Amino acid sequence: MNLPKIPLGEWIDAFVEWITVAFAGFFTILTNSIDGLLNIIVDVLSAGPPIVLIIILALLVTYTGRWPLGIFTLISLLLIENLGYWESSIQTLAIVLLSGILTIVIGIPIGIWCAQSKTVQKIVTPILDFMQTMPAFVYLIPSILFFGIGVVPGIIASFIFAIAPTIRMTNLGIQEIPKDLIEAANAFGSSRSQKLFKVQLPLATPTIMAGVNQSIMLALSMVVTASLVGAPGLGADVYRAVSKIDVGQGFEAGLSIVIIAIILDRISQNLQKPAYAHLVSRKIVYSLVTALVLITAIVVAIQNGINKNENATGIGAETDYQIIGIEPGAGIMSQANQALTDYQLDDWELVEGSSAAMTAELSKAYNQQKPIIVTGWSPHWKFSKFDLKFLEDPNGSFGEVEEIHTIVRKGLEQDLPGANTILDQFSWEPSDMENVMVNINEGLEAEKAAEKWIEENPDKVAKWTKGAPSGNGEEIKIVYVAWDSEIASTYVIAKVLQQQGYDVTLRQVEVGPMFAGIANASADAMVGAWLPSTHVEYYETYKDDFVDLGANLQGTRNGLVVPKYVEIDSIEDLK
Ligand code: PBE
Repeated sequence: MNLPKIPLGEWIDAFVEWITVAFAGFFTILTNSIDGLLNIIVDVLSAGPPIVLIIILALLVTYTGRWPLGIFTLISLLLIENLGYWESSIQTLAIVLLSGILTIVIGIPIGIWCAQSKTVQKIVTPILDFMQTMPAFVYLIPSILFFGIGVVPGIIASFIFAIAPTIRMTNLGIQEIPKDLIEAANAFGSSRSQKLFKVQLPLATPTIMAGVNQSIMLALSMVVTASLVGAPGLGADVYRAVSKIDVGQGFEAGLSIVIIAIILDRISQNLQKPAYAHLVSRKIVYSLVTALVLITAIVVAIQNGINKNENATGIGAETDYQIIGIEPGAGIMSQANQALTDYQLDDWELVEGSSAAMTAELSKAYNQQKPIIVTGWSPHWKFSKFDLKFLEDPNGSFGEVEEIHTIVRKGLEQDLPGANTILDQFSWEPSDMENVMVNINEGLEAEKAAEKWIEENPDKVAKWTKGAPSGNGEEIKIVYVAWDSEIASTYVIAKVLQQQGYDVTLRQVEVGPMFAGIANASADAMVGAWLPSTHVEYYETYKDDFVDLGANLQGTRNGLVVPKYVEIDSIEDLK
């Protein structure tokens, strides 16, 4: 049986591409509205000094969930503030609140509709099953294409992932209402809407709230995933910690997430039946909270209106003062942060995400000829695909021209002398690397692109393998980060080693783990250490525990990159 592969992936690609183009206007409106709403929530939450919000939240939790929980809230929020995660927590809280609001606004009506029509229920149920079981990561991919990187694709992906319980429980809650009550309502001649609002919804509220509570918890569980596409907050702190193997930071940020989860869970669980409802009525408390929120929102909006107006033109306004970055642990990200300091670009924000998200964003902006600033490095295929330029860097924040080193674990030379020799002699030119990268970008699988380059460059490969005894199926583990440049070099060297008789395993990891893995000998080699400056932090941390085999490529460059049609030339012009 040799059936051809069904091109499901290609169909989906084509479909998503069509949607991206056909609905571009709609997506822009949606992105701006969600972004706008989120900004309002963040502004309201951070209107006063932290202590004010902490006290309000503690009081609210006390009211809904009794005083011990209130005290817990007070202490744990003070702890978050003390550890320095307050701003991140506000971001996370805002993201979860907005996803929660969207879930309620969209999920409850759908749930009601399901309860009223068997047909709708039959269609919606399998869709919900699908949405809940599809790994949440998958939603991020089209979300980036539709909404760009940043917080919006994260919110949308969280929303899709989280909406199911609200719909299900609303449906269930309404259907569970005893028949005789409905019959009674009918007997009194109530209309459909009277029945819905006066009988069904009030009776179903506890069940519906249980669904909303679950949805909120699911949305919160998405924050780390969402940070992969640039959503800020505690999720990004966790991701950054993983990327740098910073155990302490990871724990602190993780703990903050737990605290927020407990608080949100308790509030949303008890909203319906507050613990102290007998002391102060629900109506009074909730009206008070609503009024407070509204007044703050109005005051903040007026203030923002006053502060704006000026300098609404220029590259900053056009790009929303955002520089599109990559994985938080990448060396170029520390350099970019350094640049923000060196050039005093206080208004600017470096968006964290991934290399893939960055190139997706660049392609999108380029196709629409919109201004964009990204963290960029060469060699990279983007320079052959687009007309780009590096911004001048008179302060040298991004270091000088660099080289890429091959680094192996201690003892590799004794254990696998042949492989060690090949890795040691591995060396090529930026143009070679770019050639492989371009092929991969044009759709060739990384492995095929590597094979192709090897076939076309037998002389170079012969120099690498010269004098190296062949392997005998010994295993060798190579680690790399999914930067386009490292994908190219890693696949090429892996293929060469394989052709020389080694059993090569490739592991894609984050930056920190790449260095740590070699240092603790859980991996054998890597070919992506950018030195002397990009990876200096990691190099210094681990240098006593690995062997540096020297450069495999010379002439790399890091910096801020813009399309040529953008009219600035230097990082200084961003001021
Ligand atoms: N890069 C590509 C990496 C090294 C290779 C420049 C994105 C970094 O900044 O860590």
